[in-house]
Amino acid sequence: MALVISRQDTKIQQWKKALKTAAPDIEVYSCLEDHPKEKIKMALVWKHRPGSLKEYPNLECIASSGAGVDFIFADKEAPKNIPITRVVDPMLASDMSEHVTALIFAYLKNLNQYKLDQTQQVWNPLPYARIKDFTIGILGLGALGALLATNLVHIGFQVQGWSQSKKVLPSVTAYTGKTGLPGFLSSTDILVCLLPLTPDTVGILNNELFAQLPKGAYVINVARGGHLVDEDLLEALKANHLSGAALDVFHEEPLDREHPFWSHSKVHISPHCASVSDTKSVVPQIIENYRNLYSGKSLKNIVSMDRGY
Ligand code: NDP
Ligand code: OXD
Repeated sequence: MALVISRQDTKIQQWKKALKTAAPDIEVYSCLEDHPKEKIKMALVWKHRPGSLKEYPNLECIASSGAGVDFIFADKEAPKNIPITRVVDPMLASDMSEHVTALIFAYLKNLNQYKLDQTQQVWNPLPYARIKDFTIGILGLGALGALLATNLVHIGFQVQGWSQSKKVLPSVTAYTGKTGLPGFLSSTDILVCLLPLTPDTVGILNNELFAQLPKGAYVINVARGGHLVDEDLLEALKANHLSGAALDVFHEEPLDREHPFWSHSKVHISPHCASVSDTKSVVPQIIENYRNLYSGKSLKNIVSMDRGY
């Protein structure tokens, strides 16, 4: 029995070292080295080469090394009848919360505008907003959204959230399902998307949704590029219906050099870095699941095949 790490970035050795250090007894391979394919029971994946997982005839689990699993569902050749697990990790959640909070304060205090002004040597003090001025609405109150909501409440923001099933979080106004969406949107000044990318949520950040936000609303997408209809965002910004957007995720990553977002004065871009799985923090749950697989116990953090997250 063995584990293969399958990804196309430069982090394979880092993950292999972390796994070997924490569990020297586990046979761990990189997908780039020669490895016994029939021995592989678990694939630890992050944007693996589509089609590559069918090379493992005895695969019993596909483990995402991130929170999202959309790239696994998008691989039409990945085995369909085995569990998919994902990362649920306090550090991933607190990193996301810190990143989004930084974006919110940069917006409140015009920091992005001042950075632009600096490049032109423009001295132009602007009126700034305060914590009490804005309601933050979070699409998705899961592992990441719930901690963000709680932390923003502690800071003093009015916070509301939207999810599939009803959530109870202290001082967070909770909205649920399709019928709850209009009420949620109409009272949201800063919208944060922390939904998983599924057939139900693809393209959800579109003209129809933006039109339901108050004029001047700000949009933060830290979930997946596929949630956003890029043209609709550009249109809503041009019409001054939205005052700006902060985007960490894109349809194509890295973002195409010709994409209009790069040079848009109202769009703040970061390179899919809001919250990155920390190997030290995440490896224990991967090892636990590997051992559970070995001993026939149930796995942690299994993704629902029906819901797609
Ligand atoms: P979870 O699965 O824990 O939470 C998802 C939330 O979205 C849940 O509250 C769920 O509702 C809600 N939801 C899902 N579908 C719908 C729907 N159709 N209508 C209403 N609500 C819905 O995910 P995480 O919080 O762990 O992560 C969220 C996403 O963040 C990941 O899938 C990933 O794409 C992204 N991410 C981005 C990172 C970055 O660096 N930019 C880093 C990490 C993650 P319910 O609770 O009722 O099921
Ligand atoms: C994740 C991510 O899903 O990094 O964990 O986007």
